[in-house]
Amino acid sequence: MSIISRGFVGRRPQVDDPSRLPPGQYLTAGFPVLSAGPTPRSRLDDWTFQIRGLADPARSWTWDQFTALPTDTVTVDIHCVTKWSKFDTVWTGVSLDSLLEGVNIGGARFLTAFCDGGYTTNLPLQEVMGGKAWVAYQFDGKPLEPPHGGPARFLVPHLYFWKSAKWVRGLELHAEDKPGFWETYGYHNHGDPWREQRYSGD
Ligand SMILES: Nc1nc2c(c(=O)[nH]1)N[C@H]1C(S)=C(S)[C@@H](COP(=O)(O)O)O[C@H]1N2
Ligand SMILES: [Mo]
Repeated sequence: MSIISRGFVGRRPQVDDPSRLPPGQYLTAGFPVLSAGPTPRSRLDDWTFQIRGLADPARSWTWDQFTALPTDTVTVDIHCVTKWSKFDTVWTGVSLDSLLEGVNIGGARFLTAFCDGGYTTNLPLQEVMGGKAWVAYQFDGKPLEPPHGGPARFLVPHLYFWKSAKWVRGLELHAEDKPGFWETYGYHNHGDPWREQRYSGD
């Protein structure tokens, strides 16, 4: 075996359980950074997390209030539309169920996650309730690093990772669905990796 092919094989970890890898994906051991713009730096004493739009009452937490909320630590597989997957990533954060507790969502059926830097992504509310989504601020037990979305990012591991908005600052609830940043530029509106919903029309 040549050095080149040995090196190539060495970069791609073995998939012990193929049923965990969605179609068209490969496993990576690293943690690539994918950002559409520069990494915003926000000061924690200016940081808030808001729930607004069709939310009654609207909610807003400071960093200290937010990090005092009950957390979950979850171990999940993540899948990027550019075809890398990473298994067993460990995140700590607040579930959307906790954040929406006590909020009357009225006629809202959709949300837009909004972020420092202007990125947005859209999701049906039913896709983030029932233990399926978190606002995570630790990775592997340590504060989430800014390139990966620190201080806090959305985590929606059952959909392609562009739905997991980095530097998230809140959720806006809507009656109608509004495509977010990548959804406007040709990515699939829903983004289920198991159905290979990569681009609009898939
Ligand atoms: N705010 C913001 N969130 C974002 C992005 C971005 O450009 N800006 N990129 C998305 C995409 S396409 C992916 S694959 C993941 C990448 O997360 P990572 O850099 O931690 O791997 O973040 C998603 N969240
Ligand atoms: Mo991505």
